[in-house]
Amino acid sequence: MFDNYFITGVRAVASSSSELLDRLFVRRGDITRERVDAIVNAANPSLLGGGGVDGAIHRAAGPGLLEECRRLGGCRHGEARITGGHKLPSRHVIHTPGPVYKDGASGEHETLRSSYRNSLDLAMRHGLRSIAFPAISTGVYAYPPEEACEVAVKTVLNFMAETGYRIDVYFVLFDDTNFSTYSAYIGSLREKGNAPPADGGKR
Ligand code: AR6
Repeated sequence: MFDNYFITGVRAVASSSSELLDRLFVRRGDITRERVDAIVNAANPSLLGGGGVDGAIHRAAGPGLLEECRRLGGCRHGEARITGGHKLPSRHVIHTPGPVYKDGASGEHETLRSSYRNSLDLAMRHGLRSIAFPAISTGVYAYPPEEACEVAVKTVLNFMAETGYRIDVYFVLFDDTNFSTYSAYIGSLREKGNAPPADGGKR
């Protein structure tokens, strides 16, 4: 397979696009059942639970997770925090509040990218080998699924290309729209044999 060059600030990193794409997996289902090093929670800034995937994760993890989250003192949109997995099959939970979608011109893209990058950065610093992401912000926070998918996949690929860190990344989609969007988008990248451009997911 040929190489792609990702220009990242001052340095260029050569990576085989197929090698990176081989690290991505698309699954349909409930992320709380994933047996991985970390599942990612689409949280809110309080980190004290909520609806959607956040509620499902707290229910499955049990009260120990809430207790640990209370000690974290919250988290800004786009940032990330790590806890134990408590009663979940995953060893850790990485909590990140994604952006609330307004009009697409209020920094939503940058904040969503930060949520993925900061989650991966924590995973890298903890030496994790596998991580499962839900479609952050595409529920209550109303981010359009196709745009969110592109940001998620490009950001993950570029993070691996830039840092040299390798991790198995599971995109675990709960609904039909997100599942077919991710399947089609990653499928199209594989067909092209090509990874996305070097702009970290900017459109
Ligand atoms: N496994 C995987 N994905 C899920 C699951 C699950 N068990 N349950 C829902 N999803 P949302 P957001 C999908 O609303 O948009 C919470 O109240 C869902 O289909 O959970 O980032 C927080 O506390 C959707 O595609 O998160 C915040 O207040 C995706 O997860 C707010 O919602 C994200 O939907 C965060 O909103």
